[in-house]
Amino acid sequence: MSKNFEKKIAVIGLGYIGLPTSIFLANSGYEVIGVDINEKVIQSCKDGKLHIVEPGLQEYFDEALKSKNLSFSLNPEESEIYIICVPTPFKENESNIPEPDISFLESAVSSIKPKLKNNDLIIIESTSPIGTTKHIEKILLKDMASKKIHIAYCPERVLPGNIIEELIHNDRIVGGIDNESTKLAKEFYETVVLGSVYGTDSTTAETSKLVENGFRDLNIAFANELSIFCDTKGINPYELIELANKHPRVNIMKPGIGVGGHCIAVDPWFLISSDPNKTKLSRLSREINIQKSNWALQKIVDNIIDFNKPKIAFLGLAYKPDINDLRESPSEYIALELNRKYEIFCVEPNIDNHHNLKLYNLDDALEKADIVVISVAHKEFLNEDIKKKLLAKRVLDFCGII
Ligand code: SAJ
Repeated sequence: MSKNFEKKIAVIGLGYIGLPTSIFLANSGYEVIGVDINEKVIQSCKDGKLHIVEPGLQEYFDEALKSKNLSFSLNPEESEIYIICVPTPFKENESNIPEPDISFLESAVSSIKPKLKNNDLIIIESTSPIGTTKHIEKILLKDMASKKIHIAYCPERVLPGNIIEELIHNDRIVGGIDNESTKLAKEFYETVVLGSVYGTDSTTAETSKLVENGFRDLNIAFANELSIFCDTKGINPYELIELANKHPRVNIMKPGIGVGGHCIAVDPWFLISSDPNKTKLSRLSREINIQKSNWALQKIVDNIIDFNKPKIAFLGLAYKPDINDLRESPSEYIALELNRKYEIFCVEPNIDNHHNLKLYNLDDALEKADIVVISVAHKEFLNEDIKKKLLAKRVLDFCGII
């Protein structure tokens, strides 16, 4: 695609969100520079190779590189719009409520500060604790009072596994530090997305992201608690949920081996740490979802007690089906725990190797194992041949696929 827009965009942070966003904006006609502090990431981007697995993204990337709208650098260059997509992890503390760590965000802002000109627009997309955009404003305005800089928060809302589609079609929420910032950020997103763009203040925009993922965590907690309850009563939870969901106003989510990923397993803590007394239900949901992984681990241990030297095939390490993302993955946690004591044959078709676990191909793992744990419903595990092979084994299915 040729260049449609005069403004140049710098995207800071080329991870699961920043890289697809850079590609999307370049394919929409903007001149984009993707910036990351990691030399390996910059080199692989320059070589046209993705360092994340996402369906359809490689072809979309090839298109962007062909357009010549997209370049990469270790350092930001002067631009008119800066979009910040760096991670905001959490840190443990004494109160047992993890707290958000915004140091990557602060250093990303420091790295663009020398490049800023009058009327530039900074957009923060990283999931952030409430009040972060105002905090960034203070840092920037400290010795830049002579320049007018616009700042807005616009949470990314894309689902890993369906990123391109959602970048194009999702509605967006933008909240500026003032009305002008909101207006400019809204106008910018309206040039590229097909969904609606809603303007608000920065605090409401920050909170919207946290409650979206909090809502999902809470609903998954209901399903996870229900699955444990069903186990004690001898009820099949998947059948129960399917039947209950026939009610026109009931939509129970799927129980699993726990909740992973960098969003739903993390964002509720941002909300909880900001006011523990007013977020008790969110905290309980987090605890139930964490507990579900420990329950699953115990269930596996109880099921191998009668083997002298049990051999366990463990299918899936990613945090959800058909991606290579292991962040906060409950499956990886359980596999690592089992690996301390037992012989375990891990199968993860979406990664080539793991720093701590030996990976096997599916046939070899099934051949060797006494017991098979289905931890993630990757598409490679869903065919009839595999199901037939599983008939001869003891199987613990935490995904409801057999
Ligand atoms: N899960 C269940 N049962 C379900 C659905 C999910 O146990 O019924 C588990 C998954 O296995 C996984 C975890 O929850 O371990 C999270 O998976 P997910 O697909 O629900 O969500 P994420 O973390 O990949 O992406 C979420 C999305 N948020 C919402 O749907 C509200 C996405 O739109 C956000 O952009 C993303 O978080 C983010 O970056 O915040």
